[in-house]
Parts: sequence; C-alpha cells; structure tokens
Amino acid sequence: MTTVAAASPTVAPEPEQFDAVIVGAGFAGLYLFHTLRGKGMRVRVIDAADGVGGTWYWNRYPGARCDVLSVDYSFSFSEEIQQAWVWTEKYAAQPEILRYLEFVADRLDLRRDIRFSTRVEAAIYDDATASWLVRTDDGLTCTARFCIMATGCLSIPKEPDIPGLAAFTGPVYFTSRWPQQHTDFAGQTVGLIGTGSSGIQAGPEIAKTAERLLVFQRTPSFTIPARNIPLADDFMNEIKADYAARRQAARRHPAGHLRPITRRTTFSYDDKERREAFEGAWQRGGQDLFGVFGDLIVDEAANAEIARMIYDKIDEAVADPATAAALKPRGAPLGGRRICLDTDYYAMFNRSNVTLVDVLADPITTVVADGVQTHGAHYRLDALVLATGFDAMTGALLNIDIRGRNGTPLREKWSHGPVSYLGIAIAGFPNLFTITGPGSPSVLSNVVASIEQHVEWLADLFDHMDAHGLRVAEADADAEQAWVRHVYDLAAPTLMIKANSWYLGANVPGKPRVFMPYVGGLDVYRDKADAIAHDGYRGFHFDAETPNVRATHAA
Ligand code: FAD
Ligand code: N01
Repeated sequence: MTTVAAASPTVAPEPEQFDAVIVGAGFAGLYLFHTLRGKGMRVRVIDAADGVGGTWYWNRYPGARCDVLSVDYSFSFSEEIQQAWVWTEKYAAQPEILRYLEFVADRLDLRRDIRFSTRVEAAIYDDATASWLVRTDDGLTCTARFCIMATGCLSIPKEPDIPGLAAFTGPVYFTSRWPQQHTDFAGQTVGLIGTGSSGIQAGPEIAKTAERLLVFQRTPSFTIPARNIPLADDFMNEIKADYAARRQAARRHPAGHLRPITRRTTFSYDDKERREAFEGAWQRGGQDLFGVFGDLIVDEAANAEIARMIYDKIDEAVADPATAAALKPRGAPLGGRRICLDTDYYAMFNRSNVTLVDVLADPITTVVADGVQTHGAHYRLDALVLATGFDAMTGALLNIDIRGRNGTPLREKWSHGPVSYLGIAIAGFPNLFTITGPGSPSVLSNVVASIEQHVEWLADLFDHMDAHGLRVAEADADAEQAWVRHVYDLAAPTLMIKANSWYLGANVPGKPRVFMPYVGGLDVYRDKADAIAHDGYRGFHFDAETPNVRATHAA
C-alpha cells in the first residue's frame, strides 16, 4: 500500500504591511512617494502601467503635448532637478514629458519600490485595526495606515457609445491608450472620432502621413493656436537663473502658472482696441487670450463677442465656407468646455486628403466591419482613431471598490455625485486621501502645481498627526457639506456650468451632473487649505489610537 501525502492547502500569503499605499505613478504618485519616503515611511506604489508617467505614459498619440509652458508644467520642489533638466520646446511633446518623468524617477531612485502592471481593484477600511486593505488584480493584498489615490483626473478612457465597434476589422486606436510601437498610417484611410483636445492635436499629425483622414465631429471645440516653438538654450538659462522666483509667483497665481491675468473687461475696450487686444493674444498663441479679457467666463455678451472674433479666424483659416461653418462652436459659451490649443488644426481642413464629417448633422448609427455608417452615408476606413475622452475626475476612484467605515462603498456615497472636503478627504473614509480630487482646482489649474500643493499639504498633515500621536484623520461630514456648497457657489455664477462638459460629468451617460473642479483659483484654494491647517486642521477629527487598542485599554 502506498501512502499519499495529504495535499497541503494553499495558504494565501499574509498581506504585506506598509505605512502608506499610493495608487498611481504619474506626477502625483511620484512626488508623493518621494515625499513620504523622505519621512521614513514604508510606502508601496502601485500602477497599472508598466512604467512611470501616468497621463504621459498612456497618451502617446501623435501630436500629444502640454498646453501649459513646459518650464512651468514640471516639478518645482527640487532645485537640482529643475536646474538639470532642459526643455526643448515651449510646449513639450509627450515623449519629452515622459522622458522627464523617467528622469525624475531615476534621479530620486523611485522605480524600485513601484509595483507596475498591477491594477488596484479594491481598498477596504478595517474599523478594528484602522487600516486599509488593498487588493490588486494579481491576487496580492497589502495593508497600510494611509491609502492615497494618485489615480489622476483624466486616466479612465471613455468608450464611445457607438454600436458595432467590435465589428470593425481594422485597427482601433484610443488616443488615451496609444500603443508603444510605431503606428504607420501611410496609404490608409483613417477615421478620427472626437474633436476635443486630443483629437485636435492628433488630427494634423495623422493627416501628414495618412492617405485620407476623415474627421468625425459631433461637437466643435473652441481652439486657439499654440504657436509652439523650440526653446533656445539662452531662454532656458534665463529661466534657470531665477527659477525659484518664477515658481514662487506660479504658486501665488490662480492658474498655478504665469499666464497673463487681468480684471479689464471686454467692453471697457472700444471696438478697435478690443480687436487689437484679441489679435495680439491670438498671434502670441496659447492661453494669453484669457489674460486679455477678464470677464469672458462670467459675462455672456463678452463671451459671445470673443467667440465671434474666433469665428472670423476660422473663416480666414478654412478655405471651404461650409467646412468653416461646421467648425464654429455653437450652443455653449467659450470656456464652458475646455478650450483646446492646436497646431494647424483649422489649416488641416485645407489639405486635399482631409474631410470634415459633421456627425451632428448626420449622426453615426453604427460602426461596421469596413468603416462607419451614418444615417446618410457609409465611410470606408482602414483604421479608426478614438479621441472620445475620459470618465473624468471620479472615474478612476469609482473604478476601485473603495469601502470606508462600516463597509460603506464610495460608489454608494457618491451615487448622486462626488462630495469631498477640499478634494482631498472624504467623510466616512478615514486616512484615505485623493490627490487633485473633485472639489479641488486640479484641471482648472496647472495640474502639476495643484499636485505639489496637495502633496505638501498632506505631508504637513502627517507631520501634525505624528507630532500629536494621532493615528487616524477623517473629514467631518459638516465640513465636507460646507465645502461642496462653496465649490458649487463659486461655479454657479460662471458660464462654465452652461455647457455639457466633462467638468460636469455630462460626457458619460448616467453620470450625476455636478460641477467638479474648484473655480476659485489655486492661490485662493491654497490660502484656504493653509488656514484650515493653521486652525489645527479644522473640519477634521482625529483618533489617537486604533479602535481595537482602545478596546483593550478599556477592558
Ligand atoms: P495621471 O498622470 O493620470 O496618473 C494616474 C496613474 O494612476 C495612471 O498611471 C494610472 O495607470 C494609475 N491608476 C489609476 N487607477 C489605477 C488603479 N485602479 N490601479 C493601478 N493604477 C491605477 N494638465 C495640465 O495642467 N497641463 C497640460 O498641459 C495637460 N496636458 C494633458 C494632456 C493630455 C493628453 C491629458 C490626457 C491630460 C493633460 N493634463 C494636463 C492633465 C494631466 O492628467 C495632469 O497634468 C497630470 O499629468 C496628472 O497627473 P496624476 O499623477 O495626477 O495622474
Ligand atoms: O476628450 P474630450 P479629450 N460620437 O472629452 C467626442 C485634457 N487634454 O481626450 O462633445 C461622436 O474633450 C466628443 O464629442 P461630444 C484636457 O483637459 C489636454 O479630447 O460628446 N463623437 C468630443 O469631441 C481635455 O479637456 C490636452 O459631442 C464622440 C470628443 O469625443 C481632456 O484631457 C490634450 C462620441 C471627446 O473630447 C479631455 O480631452 C489632450 C460619439 N459617440 C487632452 N463620444 C492638451 O492639449 C465622444 N465623442 C494639454
């Protein structure tokens, strides 16, 4: 008789323990990790990507670049890094920004503690131990006192609700999940769906190599020429000579970068002056236009006046009058949806290989095996590019099964829209923090400047907790409600709430319509956050010990 050893039961590995788990290794995750590790904390960073970079890892589409000057769209916390790095363009392209973030990760030796190619599926708060249990898609778990979501405002692609996509036999490229391998459109007829910032950047580049480009436009966007240029060494040297002062000024600026700003109103100029001011800003390109007319976003007549001047620019740039007419944004104020910066977008429509397909006039009904079908026409395509946007601001957070006190799901708490204190903390979710969460300036500012503010503010909070022997911080429900009201009150008088934008969640069917970013400016927000800290973190309550330890003491 042979004896068979009893099969040993598979024992799940004990969760690894950390002081903090950070989800995301973009600008936010990297700086946060560096900061917390510098405090001697044991930190695990997790990212679904197989490298650092976040936005700049995923969005590799041709033409992708920033719309804040490169010299400002970068970390300010390290003089060494800002002196060492050389930006080569006014608005850096995606490969350069990704190289920069890789450089930062290497300089600060961050990569070795980041778990790549791993998706966080759940984060569950355990009341008994006052810690977070984080579960990933590879079956691993870890626990941590703090769980910090650096998951990005624009990191979850929105699949377009067009029937039949799966039937298309050619390649389908999402701008926000662009492949790492070189894509070659030579000899192909390419369909581009989506004319927000991504589509407007990608189109002109694709048009240069594709045999034909069909741009399927549903809602036309306002776009302003970026007028990107290479940066001379002298310019970089000048910036570096006084970088600290430039950064300090950016920190005190509502937008978090040094774009011009004015209180002067549109109709305080006479017609000629207004035209000249507009023309100057248009020729300089970039975000200067917002700095010339201070009432664009609050005064409908001013807004319409500037929109008309942009229509004239479209008429000048686009040879075919019907195409020019279709490209003119209508039905929503300038700035109600994110204004795009472009390189040769309107001029692209003068190329013989580019056609605008107005799918507002003739809607897409389905994607078929060899192309796109509208009510009135069939468009044969070899490849499809989807620049259809993101489930912005809440998408990445609600993608994770986050459960707070008593197992309450965040998905339940936010079922009518996101509520948060400062966009950083959520009542009922102790020691969970969000970087650039809904209710913070985030996407209405230079996001890197907002990220730095959040990270530094949180680092101070953690110091405060350590100094006072506090283990758990949680936002008060009252303070949270008051903050949500404040965010709404600031947005209500602006024209920004008058458009169906992703700021309001309007691009995702069924998403609650709530204006999510803080319009009050990064400078005001910073002052408010600092005042809250100064008042002993007003609006937070703290626990000194874990509940089970308290129970033991009580017994
Ligand atoms: P992200 O860079 O989005 O990083 C979040 C990371 O979290 C991602 O790598 C993602 O993989 C990871 N992640 C999310 N969920 C999970 C999960 N469940 N498990 C594991 N990992 C997860 N802002 C500006 O201010 N100026 C600009 O010029 C500008 N240009 C932009 C251009 C494009 C094409 C896009 C899409 C956005 C742009 N933005 C710009 C906004 C940009 O998102 C921010 O500036 C900034 O890069 C955000 O950094 P982040 O670290 O907060 O988030
Ligand atoms: O996404 P979007 P994005 N059929 O939501 C269309 C940042 N960013 O990726 O509006 C047809 O703006 C949709 O049409 P409609 C920046 O913050 C910055 O371009 O729904 N069309 C729209 O045209 C930006 O705001 C840069 O009618 C469909 C487009 O897809 C944010 O990221 C560059 C459709 C989506 O536009 C998002 O920009 C890139 C359908 N079924 C991104 N579904 C910089 O320059 C969607 N669309 C710094």
